[in-house]
Order: sequence, then C-alpha cells, then structure tokens
Amino acid sequence: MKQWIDKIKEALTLDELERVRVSIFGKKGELAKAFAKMKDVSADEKPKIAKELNILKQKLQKIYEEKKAELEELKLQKSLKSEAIDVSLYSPRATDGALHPVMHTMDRIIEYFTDLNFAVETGPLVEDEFHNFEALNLPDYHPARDMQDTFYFEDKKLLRTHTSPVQIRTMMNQKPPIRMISPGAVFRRDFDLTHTPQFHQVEGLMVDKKGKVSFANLKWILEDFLHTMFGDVDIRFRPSFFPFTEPSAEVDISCIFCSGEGCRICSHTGWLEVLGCGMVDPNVFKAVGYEDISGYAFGLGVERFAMLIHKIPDLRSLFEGDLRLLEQFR
Ligand code: 2NL
Repeated sequence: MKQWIDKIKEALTLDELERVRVSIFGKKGELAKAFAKMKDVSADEKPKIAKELNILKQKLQKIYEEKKAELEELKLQKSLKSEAIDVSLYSPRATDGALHPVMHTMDRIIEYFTDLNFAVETGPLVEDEFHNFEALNLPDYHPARDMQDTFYFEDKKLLRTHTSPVQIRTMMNQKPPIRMISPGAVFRRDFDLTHTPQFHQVEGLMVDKKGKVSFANLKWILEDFLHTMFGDVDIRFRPSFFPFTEPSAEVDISCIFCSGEGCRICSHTGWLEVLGCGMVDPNVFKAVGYEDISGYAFGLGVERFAMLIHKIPDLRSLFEGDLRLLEQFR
C-alpha cells in the first residue's frame, strides 16, 4: 500500500504516471487483484475488508489526481517557457508601418468632428431590416432593398448597406440633444471599376428640440468641413432626394484637378460630388419614437475622399496592397 503511494508520487512525467495508473487501477492491476482475493475471505470478514479496500482505493485515487494535476501544471509551465517570444529582440528587418490611406482619411474626418464635440458611435456590421431599411423610411417595396444591392443571410439578416443603422440605434437608446458621427465599413453587391463590395462611410447626425437645428447650421458645418479637408475650393449645394431626409441636397466642390475648368475626372462639369445631406425625414423620427424634434444628417464615402485628397485615379489601387503605393503614405 505504501509502495503504491510511493510509485504514484515518484512519477516524473505524465507518461510514467499513466503506466503507474494502469498497474494500480487497471483491469489486471493491483487493486483488481486485491478485490479478486476477497473470494478467499470468510463471509463475516468480507464487509470489513471490502470497506477497507474501498477506502484505500479512494485514497489512492485522490493521490493520483493530485499528482496528475501537478504534472500537467509542470508540463504547461515548461511549454510556456519554451514557447515564449522575446518581443524585445532586435530585428534588423523591422520597418515602421503606416496607416492605409483610407484609414488615414477616416481619422482626419473623425478628428474634424470630434474637435466640434461630436460623439463617435459604432454598431454591428450584421444588421436587420428594421435598423438598415424600415426605420430609414425605406419600405419593403423600395428598390434600394433589392437583392442586387444587399448581401442577405438565410435568416433575413443582412450586411449593413450604410452606417445609418448606428444613428437609428443611438436615437433609440439616447434622448436628444444628440451630436454624433458613425464611421465604419459598409457592404453592397456591386463590383466594377468604381465600386467595391466593401467600402467605408462616415455619417453624421445632429438632433435637438424642434427649431433648434436648421439647414443653415448644416450648410455652415459642411462648408467648414470641406474647406478643412480640401482647402480653398468652391462649394455648391444641389437639391436632391434621399428617402431618409427632406429636404435633401448633394454637395459638390469645384474640381481639384482642373480648378473648375473642366477635365475628364469631373466629366467636364468643373464639379466633384462629395457628400449627401438633408434634414432628417419626419418618418425617421416616428420610427425611433421622437416627437417635436428636428435635425440634420449627412453621409460620405471615405474611399472617394481618400482618392480625391491624394489624387489616386483608380479605386482598385487602394486594395491591391502594392508597396509602391503604400510606401508613399509613410
Ligand atoms: C450619401 C448620402 C446620407 C444620411 C446619409 C441619415 C441617417 C439617418 C437619418 C437621416 Cl438615421 N439621414 N443619413 C442622410 C443624407 C445623406 O448619405 O451619399 N452617402 C455616401
């Protein structure tokens, strides 16, 4: 008995311990032999010896489990030690990385608005039809919900097609006044020279008691923002339509390639479209349960901003990972 305990305690590895376990607890092991001998014991002694054997078995099992835990811990510590990576080791090939131009542009846009105390909100990439469409005054017969534009999952969930659902969630969770932007990835089933299935947007929203937020406020902030991003450009607001704003406008800057003279990039118009905006449609406020509230909203594509700011002519070069392009942004 003492000798079995010693055998367990002296095991140095898990393999060794396993051999000891078989020799003691196995089908042909010491305990099995001891129990087998019970048949030679007189009937009145049997219960007492059986009880002792069972106590012994439990005691051995406890010692075995303790030893096993100890050896497993030892093995873990050993592998942690041998697999540890010394991150302070010198590497002659290490070079500085840099932000991708799209992310750098996104950071500049975010910085403009956070400087004006806009909060940065984010939300899920996988959305439902309510937050992505219905609450934005896009009823289910609306063409923007078409399978051609939206990536759907089998359970009617979808990849968000804009970051507006983040504003919907924020309005449903907070009371006005709200002043926020929602930067992030969005997805559409569109892949050609000027479209990629994933791209990035920054949308903005400001809401307060009815009468406090005007189209003039929207016009001022977007003009200041565009001058910050593009420098000394002319800016014009063109009447437009979005289901989630009324009235709506698209915003153009004078072409930064030809200074408004007309060139291939501005299709000889002298203008480049860079933003969509408007006053939040009353149906959107109804959907989030707001009453006597007014506000403005806007949205822009970050890839387009990055291409214009850095004069990158081809959208695809943003995603090829070509070092000759990326190294220019260090
Ligand atoms: C564009 C146009 C826009 C909005 C986005 C918005 C969000 C809510 C309510 C009302 Cl929750 N509007 N977002 C408004 C106008 C334009 O984006 O051309 N984006 C690339």
